Amino acid sequence: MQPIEAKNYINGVWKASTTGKTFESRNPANTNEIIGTAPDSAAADVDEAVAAARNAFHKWSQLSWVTRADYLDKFAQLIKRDLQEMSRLVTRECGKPINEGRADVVETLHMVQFAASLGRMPVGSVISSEIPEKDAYIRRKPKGVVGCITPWNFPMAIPMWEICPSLVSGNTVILKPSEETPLCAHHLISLMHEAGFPPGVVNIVHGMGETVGAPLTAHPNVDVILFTGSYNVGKLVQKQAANDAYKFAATEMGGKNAVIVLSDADLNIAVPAGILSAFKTSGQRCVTSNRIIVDKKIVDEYQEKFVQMADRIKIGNGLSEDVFMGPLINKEGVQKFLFHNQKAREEGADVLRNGGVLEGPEFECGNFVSPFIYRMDYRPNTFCLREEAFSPHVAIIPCDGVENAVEIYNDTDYGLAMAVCTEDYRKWRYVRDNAEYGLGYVNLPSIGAEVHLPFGGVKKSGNGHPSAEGLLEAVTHRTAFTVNFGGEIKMAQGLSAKL
Ligand code: UN1
Repeated sequence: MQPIEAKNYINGVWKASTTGKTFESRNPANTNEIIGTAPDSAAADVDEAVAAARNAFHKWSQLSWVTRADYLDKFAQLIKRDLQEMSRLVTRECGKPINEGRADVVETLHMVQFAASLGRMPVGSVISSEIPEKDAYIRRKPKGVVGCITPWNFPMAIPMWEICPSLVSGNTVILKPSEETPLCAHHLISLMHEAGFPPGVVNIVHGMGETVGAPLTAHPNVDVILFTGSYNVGKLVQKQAANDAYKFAATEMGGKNAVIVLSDADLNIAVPAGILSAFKTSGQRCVTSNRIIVDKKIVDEYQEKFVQMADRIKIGNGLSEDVFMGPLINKEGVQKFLFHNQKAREEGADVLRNGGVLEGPEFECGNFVSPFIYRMDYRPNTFCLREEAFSPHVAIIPCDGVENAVEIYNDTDYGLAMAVCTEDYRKWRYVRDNAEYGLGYVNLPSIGAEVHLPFGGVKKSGNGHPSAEGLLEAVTHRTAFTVNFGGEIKMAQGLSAKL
């Protein structure tokens, strides 16, 4: 396949970076395969994109929500047309098996459809005033220019979680996609170009975090930063945004999620729930569970079935329909996996499956690893039970009843996704009310959120401004607007209007 040459897209025009430099994107399943190249941009490109977005803002924000939604509807039709091609591109560029590549594109489509539907939904409210002659409204106004910094693991869906609600509510956008998956982002923006969004409404600047992400975050003409990625980078984004007191940053960060399996759980659900949570996307979802907390009464049986099922996982190039686990994204991802495995051994793991780097002709050109599975008794402050491995690294941790399960679950600085398997409604209610999370599931894996629900976490996982359904709060101001229909001024709170 011919490598794709991505360009920046600024004010409706495709252009090279002012640096003249480009970088390559390679297939993590076969690092000899170059998917394409993208501009290695700099602050000057960001300046240009921000100026274009600022310039386009007034006219775009003056259109009705319905008109803006029409552009999204056109975009949705194009995604349907390209769905198969886009799915393959996701798999080739980030390594996810094709079934997951397709799910990423379907989630993208759902997000665009959801945002388009917002165009005809009520926004804001009419409120009674204390004074009968007054009408009071709460109206939503777009904040202005929104910068989106997005990760590689959902290279199409996550950019759209952030871009689509921003656009339908009247903001203009600059996307800085992950440097691991520039071609997926390029395809999306090409479709938006084809859908006919006016120049400057949506822009893309490719490049690295330090040279594009940082100047975008620091730019005085950017009103909102939407970030999805690691905690360490999210913290930098928050600090940078705080320099301009008006700028708002929504940060979606990591997770150290868990599946809790209580003594009465149906193992026909709890075992696959654990497998899907730990190993889908090779453990590289922010909602991946690195921990399966299992009641001691059933832990031996659970462990046996879990390991048996894990042994059936087919690893390989995700373009084959029967592959369950593709490669890790890059060499750093592999190093992180090996580091966490080593820490677990040092911290006393009883290793059940000693996952590591896969060798042999089928695997030699890719970042392939096999699952690392261990059993470990809970001790507070254990690194491998508290820190995100972002890889197929999973601990089975025995617990003693539901209260102990929640205590173990909460012993991490993160709080993103939690799943509990039980047939007892009192127990799942206890977990629902006492565990710290943003996404909760019963008798399901900890993965698989849908776009019309808010997506986000608590603690080190996020600052309470979820994306997807929850994003509107982050990209709009709620303004109070009061109109007097009387022939004189009457004040609220009994305040006199007399001189
Ligand atoms: C992520 O984990 O990085 O809930 C995003 C899910 C997907 C999105 C995950 N809908 O698994």
